[in-house]
Formats: sequence, C-alpha cells, structure tokens
Amino acid sequence: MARPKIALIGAGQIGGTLAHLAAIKELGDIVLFDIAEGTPQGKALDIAESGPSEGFDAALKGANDYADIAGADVCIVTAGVPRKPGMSRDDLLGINLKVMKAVGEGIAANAPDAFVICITNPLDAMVWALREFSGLPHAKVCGMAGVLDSARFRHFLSLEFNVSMKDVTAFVLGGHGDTMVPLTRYSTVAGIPLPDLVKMGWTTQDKLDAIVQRTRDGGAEIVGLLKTGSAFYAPATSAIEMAEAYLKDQKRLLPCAAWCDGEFGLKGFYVGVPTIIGAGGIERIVDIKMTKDEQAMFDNSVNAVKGLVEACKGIDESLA
Ligand code: A3D
Repeated sequence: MARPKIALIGAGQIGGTLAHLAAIKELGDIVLFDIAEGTPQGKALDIAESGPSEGFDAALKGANDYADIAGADVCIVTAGVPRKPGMSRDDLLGINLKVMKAVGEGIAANAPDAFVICITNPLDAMVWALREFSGLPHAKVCGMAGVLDSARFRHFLSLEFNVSMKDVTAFVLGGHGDTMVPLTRYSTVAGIPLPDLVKMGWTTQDKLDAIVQRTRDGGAEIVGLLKTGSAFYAPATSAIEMAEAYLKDQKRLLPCAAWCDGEFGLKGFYVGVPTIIGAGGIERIVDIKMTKDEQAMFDNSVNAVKGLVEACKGIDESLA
C-alpha cells in the first residue's frame, strides 16, 4: 500500500515543524508548499537529511506549484502571516483572507479528497473562508485551535498541581481568541474536576482564574517573548495530533473549529467545539450541555467570530 501523502501549505515556522514531526512519526510522504522559492525545498532537504540519524522512512519534497500536492490525503494550511507584538489575531484578517482564496482554489483543483486542517489566523474566520473557497465537504475542513489551547491549559494546570501532564485533561471551547472558553467543570486531574480540586484545597479559585486568563493570553505571551513571529512548536504538534487521528481512524475526541449545523444551537457556523476525528474527518460534534455562565461566555465568543466572518464578506464579495 502506498504511504499517505501529507501536503503542508505554508513552509514557514509551523510548516517546517509540521514536516519534521510528520517525518519522525512516519505519518506519510510530505510535500512542503510555499510561494517563497527555495524555502520549502531547503526545509524538505534539511529534514530529509535528518532521516538517516532518526531512522524514518518518508519522502520529502519542496514545491512552489500546486500540482505537487496532487492527491494529498491531508493538507495542513499555515500559509499567510503571523502576529507581531501588539497585533491581535484579527489584525491579520485582510491579508490572510486573500491567501485563503489562493490556497482553497489550489486544494480544490489538486487534492479535493483531502482532510484539511487550517491553522492560519484569525482561525475561526479563516477556516470558514477556506471551506467556502475550496468547496470541500464541511466534515473534511476544520481548524486547529482547541487542541493547542487545551494543551496550554493542561500545561499550566500540571505546574500548579505538580502532577504529570498526562493525567490532566482540559476542555477549551469557542473561538480562538481573547474570548475562548476554558471549561473548568470539564477539566480534570485523572477524572477529578477542577472545582472539586479547589474544594480539596489543591488550589484556590483565584489561582484557577489566573490560569484560565493565562490560557486565554497564551498566544500573546509567546509573541511577546519571541518578538518576531508567534508560537510554532506546540501549534504544529497539535495539528499533527489531529492529522494522525484522521489517518489512523483513531476516533479521538479533540476540540477543534468545526462546522456546527444545529449543534450548540448554531446554524451553519465554524467555532471551537468537541469533535470526534476519524477516517470520515469530523465524524461527530459532541454537543455538551453548558451552564448559564458557560453558555454566556460561549455566546460572547461566537459573536466575536461572527463579526470576523461578516468582515470577510465585506472584503471579498464572492463570500457574501
Ligand atoms: P510564517 O513562519 O510566517 O510562515 C507562513 C508562511 O506562509 C511563509 O513561509 C510564507 O511565505 C507563506 N505564504 C504566504 N502567503 C502564501 C501563499 N499565498 N501561499 C503559500 N504560502 C504562503 O508563520 P507561522 O508558520 O509562524 O504561522 C502561520 C500562521 O499560523 C499565521 O497566520 C499564524 O498567526 C497562525 N498561527 C495559528 C495558531 C493557532 O493556534 C490557530 C497558532 C500559531 C500561529
């Protein structure tokens, strides 16, 4: 059986890390695509040359022509520009919308059966636009954000409780932005919910509130430290977790930006929700019941995303 083909659209910081991780995990053969000439070729060759030491079997190719992604099983999209200090994700909208048009058309023409994971910001609006431009089935186009936001939350919680990150589960829903909704009730240490851990004296409500806020600001914290560009190791790892769930039909329950059509009371809209990812793509949306307060936070987040989608329609008439 031929190896799966993984196309990485955008060979920047995240794209290069995705290629390295996909090769080490032997998820398939890899094509790195970018408009910048030389960058994808150079990164592909560099990673291929790590193969003998690492001991992986994966072919790597750099490309500037969409024809090279032909027949890809998975496309992970990072094409566009990242944030600089002081910029919000939403400031990227105009530039990255144009990029999504080119990428969506390139995928539709060359890899229409692929499972597509968008990472480009502002995430929830860009995944919506990418789906519109590509015309692919909604279940095959999703956005990576929830896995990363949950991983950040899990990391901070494991530090607070001094327990292994493996035993911390966390749930972050809503749009990938300042309004994201970390759900403490559904976040646990080996099944013990965070509110119970507060009652048990493992932490205080104030400390937990500060961790929730640090999670919301997780991207900005790294942008502030790096000064040139945004996070790329953890975002790439998160998208690889989603790609692996699809390629290996793992039926993982992962939060991601998915098309809700009735779920969570939403009618035809992309936002961060719990999903099951398997060979069918987004196979199911797990429509959990929220408390009044959680619902209010979720609605606030949804409204922020709606504003961005409307802004996209204002910029590109074909989306209206
Ligand atoms: P960067 O290292 O700048 O890479 C982007 C690459 O896209 C560059 O190599 C560009 O040459 C390339 N590019 C630009 N236009 C096109 C085009 N039309 N077609 C193909 N390639 C193109 O950025 P990065 O890898 O650090 O980040 C990529 C995106 O991910 C940015 O929009 C970030 O804001 C976003 N991001 C999202 C998250 C989420 O959690 C959702 C986290 C971190 C970064």
